[in-house]
Amino acid sequence: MKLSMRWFGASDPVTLPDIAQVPGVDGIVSGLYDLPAGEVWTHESLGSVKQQIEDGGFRFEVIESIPVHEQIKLGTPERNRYIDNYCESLSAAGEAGIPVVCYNFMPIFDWTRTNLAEQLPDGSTALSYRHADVASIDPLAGDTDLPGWAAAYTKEELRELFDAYKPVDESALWDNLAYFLERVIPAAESAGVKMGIHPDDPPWSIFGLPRIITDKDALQRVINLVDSPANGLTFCTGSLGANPKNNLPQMVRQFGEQGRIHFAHCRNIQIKEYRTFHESPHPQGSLDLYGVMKAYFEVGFHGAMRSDHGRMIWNDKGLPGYGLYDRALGSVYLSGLWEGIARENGRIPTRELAHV
Ligand code: DNO
Repeated sequence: MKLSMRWFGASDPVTLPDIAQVPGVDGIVSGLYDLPAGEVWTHESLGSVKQQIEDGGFRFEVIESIPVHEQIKLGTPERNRYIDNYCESLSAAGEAGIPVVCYNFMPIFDWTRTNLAEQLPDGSTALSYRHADVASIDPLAGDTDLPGWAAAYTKEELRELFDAYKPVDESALWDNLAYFLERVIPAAESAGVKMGIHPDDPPWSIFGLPRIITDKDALQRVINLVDSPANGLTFCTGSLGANPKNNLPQMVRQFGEQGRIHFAHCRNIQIKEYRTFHESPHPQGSLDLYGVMKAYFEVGFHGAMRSDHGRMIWNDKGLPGYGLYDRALGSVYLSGLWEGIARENGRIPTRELAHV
């Protein structure tokens, strides 16, 4: 397991020297966050981020994410141009020596929360989701705030996208994912890059849009779409765990044994009621992170893992979910669990990567 943290580049209030003080973190997960979806990522632009990461003493472990253009998810004729661009970006990632690329296949919205700063009893704040509130938000109204997404599209763009998705049901979205993977996985193979699909967050339909990457059967179906080691998963406990029917340790075993988990997001959530949860400290919540880490250990997981989101504590600064302090606590909790499990199994973990 290679402990990593996400860094949003030079504009991130959390700096690489900050991350360097988090024990055990050797890897950085990053990307080109100023480019619109669909653009080609060049070796030069990736090389510059990579250089900053390496100058900070880290390895660039994972690109999170190269966004998939909506035309690809919609399955329109224009998708071919964007798929070609995607393949070029994968080849640039390979050329830059970045081994894993994360992506998602969620229509229009990526992760969705209804409150970006819910006050918890201990005085911290956390991202939270209440399905009843989603029903009262009309993303097309423009006057209602959709936390995290309000500024991502103009009202007109959103309306066009919602219209375009009308004929796209779950089955069409699966077809469009298959079409995409059949073309990009061979490109990933030749680039020496592994792809990891991120599950839908939350793992159910929102605003009437289809969401398909929601449970064990869906993840297995993705893997079966194109049988290649380059076609794998970003296993996100917080996303999948929002549905209590998802048995996370069992899923880690199933997909880890197939060698298809290429990247791990490990965070906790507190489920309050049906489809209502807030993000919680890593050691406290509804999810069995010990069981998850044990499963990772048992399947011999060697990929990058990050503590994923944290609460905002101690007047921290950062993008929503991405302050320094709680993610650092989470990282130390995860590496502590890992060390305990390794020692119980007669192994003293060595760091798999020294600072470069
Ligand atoms: C949220 C992240 C997601 C993730 C994408 C991957 O914090 O986990 O935005 O990066 O879904 O494509």
